[in-house]
Amino acid sequence: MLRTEFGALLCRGRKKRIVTLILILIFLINAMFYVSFELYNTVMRKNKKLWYNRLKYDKNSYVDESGMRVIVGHYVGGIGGANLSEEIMHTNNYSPVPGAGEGGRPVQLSPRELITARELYTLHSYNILVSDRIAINRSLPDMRSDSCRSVVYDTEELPTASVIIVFHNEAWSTLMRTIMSVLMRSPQLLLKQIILVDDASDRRYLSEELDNAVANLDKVQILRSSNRNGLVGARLMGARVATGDVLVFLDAHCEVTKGWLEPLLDRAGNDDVFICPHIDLLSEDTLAYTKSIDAHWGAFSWRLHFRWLTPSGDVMLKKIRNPSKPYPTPAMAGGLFAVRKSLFWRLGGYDSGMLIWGAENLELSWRAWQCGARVEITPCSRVGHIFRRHSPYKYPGGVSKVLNSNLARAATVWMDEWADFFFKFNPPISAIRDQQNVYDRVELRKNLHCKSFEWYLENVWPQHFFPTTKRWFGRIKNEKGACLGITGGTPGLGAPALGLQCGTDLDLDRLLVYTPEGKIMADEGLCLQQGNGRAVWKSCSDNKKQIWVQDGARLKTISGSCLTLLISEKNSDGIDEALTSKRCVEDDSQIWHFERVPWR
Ligand code: LR7
Ligand code: MN
Repeated sequence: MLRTEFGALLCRGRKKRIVTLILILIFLINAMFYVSFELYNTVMRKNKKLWYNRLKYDKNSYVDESGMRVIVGHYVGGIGGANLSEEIMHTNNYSPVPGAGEGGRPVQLSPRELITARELYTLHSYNILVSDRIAINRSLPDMRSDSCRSVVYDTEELPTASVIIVFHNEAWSTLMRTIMSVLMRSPQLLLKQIILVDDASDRRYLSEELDNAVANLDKVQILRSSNRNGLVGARLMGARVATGDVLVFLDAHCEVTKGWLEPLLDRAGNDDVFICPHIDLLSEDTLAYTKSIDAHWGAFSWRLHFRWLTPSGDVMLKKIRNPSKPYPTPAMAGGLFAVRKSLFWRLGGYDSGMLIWGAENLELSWRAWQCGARVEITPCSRVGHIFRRHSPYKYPGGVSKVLNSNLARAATVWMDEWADFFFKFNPPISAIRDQQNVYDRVELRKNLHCKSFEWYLENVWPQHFFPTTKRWFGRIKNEKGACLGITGGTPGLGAPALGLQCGTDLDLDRLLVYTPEGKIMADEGLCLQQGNGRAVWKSCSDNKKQIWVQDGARLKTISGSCLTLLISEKNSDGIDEALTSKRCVEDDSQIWHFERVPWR
């Protein structure tokens, strides 16, 4: 039956047959196009890394998985990118969605919104779409530990606070949320004022619109600078008009939590101390409030980059015994701290020669410690801060010029012989050393009878990894040719140690400190440690596996095995080959030469 019908169709004349053939052809061509288009799309999707994967916390971020050691990436200036229209740049798009971000919860966007959010990232280096969706008075949980909650403060006895928030082109919603969180969570009696300092912002929404918003708020005032002073100049401007007993500085993208102010004022009122809150994380993507690890304090690398590190064993022990007590830190992050106004000025305020951003936190920390005050962190005051990967704003004169001259100033005034170490290995900064007029700051140091940098290292940060007169400094080179060292950038924790090209005398990544107790220390506070079958770079600690005793030309572990470069047949110099400790034998792969390099 079917057969006869088909036969009939075929026989219905030539014209019809041609039309049918053409139709089939068109269908086939279409189908082919469709299939290849889908195929192309699938391949492209696979190849294209989703942009927001980049934004997840990676090894440069604040909390690392091991909870042991934390690195905050150093700024290298704005990311540039998308050209945003004037209208987008200058408009405040705050429109809260009920419930969004309440309780510090993350705000998730649809894939389509994420694309818009990415384009807007260049504005602030955080997710402005999310920020604009969260109410400026959102709720946050009480982030304090039980032991902190049980501390009782006599509010009547505490000094009053002037909160100083400086900003340059900050987002309206983020800035307002900072202000609102302070107003909502500070005891009336203790909050004297909030001083906003606008560091020459040019975004339109930060002028009249901000004035109007602030006019409705009790205790909040705005100072405007017509010149871009940088954060030091702006903070000084705020500090000059402050009327409270204690100055409390905050960045313009923070949110304070319940009970944040009392522990700061309590400590600042009672001692010569710059007291910092425990800084938690506000996600740059979702603005989720996340607790950051407890065990950290601030310090810095050989290149003077600020770093969060694990505190010394005795500080950790005291922390465990008394979890609500403030503990010392060699350096502060810089943005969030409280200090008695009188002490702030007695110790010289800030170095007003420091431009835009950077190094003022180290300068202030060294000055505090060396001149008889202290720097501490109180675990009971918890403040969230948006950590950004890039600086969103312009650095007039160029990023490196600004950063380098700030670093040069800080090092010249406070670091003594270690300034020579810093300059020796950073030629571009050394080149501008003499251009810094730091006469006033050196005078200040003299007048305040401040202690030496050596005293600071020995007493405030005895676990430091800088060279000293008692420590050997130089290159450790295997008989086969490869050198010990760390690999460029921010070295990963627990990265296997490898034999490396030896580099020049100026190559900090191949230079090591060898301590009298046998630790081999690299920049970033990394120590060579015997791991499971491999030697690795780990954060320096009391671990006995970090001890390498020199025995002639050998480096021996506590258990007596020898540091060995594992050389394969074809790779005779050992470059890129792994290291481990093995039974000592007669072999060049266990012979190490110590090539001293003067460190200053
Ligand atoms: O020219 C400028 N004018 C300003 O008013 C440049 C910046 N600013 C403002 C800016 O709007 C912000 O409110 O100054 C504040 C700090 O600038 P950020 O947020 O770009 O700095 P940061 O948080 O990336 O960097 C940390 O180190 C800086 C070194 O100069 C400052 O000390 C910051 O205050 C400091 N922030 C913190 O300590 C928060 C914790 C993060 C860490 C680590
Ligand atoms: Mn900041």
